[in-house]
Amino acid sequence: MSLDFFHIFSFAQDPTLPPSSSLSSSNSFALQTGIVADEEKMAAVRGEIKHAWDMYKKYAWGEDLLQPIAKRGRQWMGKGCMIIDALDTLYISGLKQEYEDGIAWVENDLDFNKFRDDLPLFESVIRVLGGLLGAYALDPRPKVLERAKQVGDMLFSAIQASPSHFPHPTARWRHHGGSGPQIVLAEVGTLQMEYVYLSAATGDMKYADGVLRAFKYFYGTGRGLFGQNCNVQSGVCNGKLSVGGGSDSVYEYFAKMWLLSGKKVNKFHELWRRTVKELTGLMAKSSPSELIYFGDSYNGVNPTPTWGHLQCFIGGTYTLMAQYAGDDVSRKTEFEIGAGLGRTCHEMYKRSPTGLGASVINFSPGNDFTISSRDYVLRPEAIESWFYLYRHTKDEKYREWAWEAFLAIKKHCRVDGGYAGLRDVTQPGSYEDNQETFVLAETFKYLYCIFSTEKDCDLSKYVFNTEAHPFPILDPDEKPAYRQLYSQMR
Ligand code: DMJ
Repeated sequence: MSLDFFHIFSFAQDPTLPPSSSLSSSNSFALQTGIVADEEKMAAVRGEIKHAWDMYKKYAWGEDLLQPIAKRGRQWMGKGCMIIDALDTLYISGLKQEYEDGIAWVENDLDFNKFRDDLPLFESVIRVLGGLLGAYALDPRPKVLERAKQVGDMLFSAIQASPSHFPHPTARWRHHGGSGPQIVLAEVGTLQMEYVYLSAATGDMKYADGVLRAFKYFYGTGRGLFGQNCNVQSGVCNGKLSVGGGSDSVYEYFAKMWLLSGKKVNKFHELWRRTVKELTGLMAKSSPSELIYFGDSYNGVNPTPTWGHLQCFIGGTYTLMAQYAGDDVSRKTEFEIGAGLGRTCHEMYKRSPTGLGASVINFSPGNDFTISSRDYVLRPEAIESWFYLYRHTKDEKYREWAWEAFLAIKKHCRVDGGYAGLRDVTQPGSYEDNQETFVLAETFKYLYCIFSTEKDCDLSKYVFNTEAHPFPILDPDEKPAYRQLYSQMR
């Protein structure tokens, strides 16, 4: 760590944190090396990636989504979201021709004028901007970066048009503006990795400056959990505290922005440390199986007895970050929370008749949990958390859990026309006629990566955004040009 860097940006080291130089990656919760690939399972997952892709290509090429039962495309944002979101998965899994077909479409046919004017900021940033940047990170083709910049500029209008440090939830890009007076917390805090990387790749710092204003505000509050409903005019958030949908990925980005900065911008780490501290008030344990979870709360204590599939990502974030906690005891405790949450999510799958985890469960004393929302729309979060747990432990049980989930997904969600979610995990055949783009971007990517070696999905070089797109670590000590990226966090 060069003192020079802290000096330039006045990043005072938080006295409650270990000095960056002592952040050991050699403790027992660090990333493991020497992982052996399970080629057979990688090939099996690759085969299903190919099926989902081939059916999209056959029935919906150039459309945003695939309806695998009706065997037709469906529009959402504009054109080709499936292609863009899938590119880096095709690349990582070695589907070369499919990847080249996707790249050719992006280079020659992607036309953002066909996108609607009212673009949802969060979804477009994580999937479209994130998808293009993830592909560019692995295979730097100038035209792909050009496309990323194009859509980045369109969406940035929702940030620039805002009267506060929070963006509008909707980009009205044809009007160079944004709309919507209220925005949820996750939408405010899940743009930072994408736009900071766009700044690094283009050299234009306006993107990083624009998105880090929100993080600077969060940092300045001194808190670590924030209400889910944020007001664009006043720049203040109120409402429930949660790690579920609507809030979730802001906390993921506190942690991952620190990793993206090469662990150099300690204000990001401090945000995550505060989150961890305040989350203890939301933590609860089931009986009889002692499954841990975080409920929702309005006052930071007395959490609701609820948990959902979306929340399962946070076990992965705890696992990634545990090794950097201040002392041995907290490292162990935080790792155990990550592992405990991974186990809770596994039980959601294990106790379901189809082997697929329902979207929401309710805990009740003496009975662990019952299902309260029955759908499984091919979400990735449980597999994502097992991927991080495996990479940090090499404990084969996480690969086994992922394999069981893969078999259940294949058995119950594979249809002739691609992959369909289930409306009810207790009812085989209750198909939801939609192949979401995150099936290819995330669910199959994490399945592939858990069976691969650390070289294929390299967590020492990349940080995955919330849609599983890999961005290279942008360490300001390694490249002086990166120093400007984080200037808003001064
Ligand atoms: C994905 O688009 C992202 O993971 C997002 O953060 C949450 N929802 C979906 C997957 O479930």
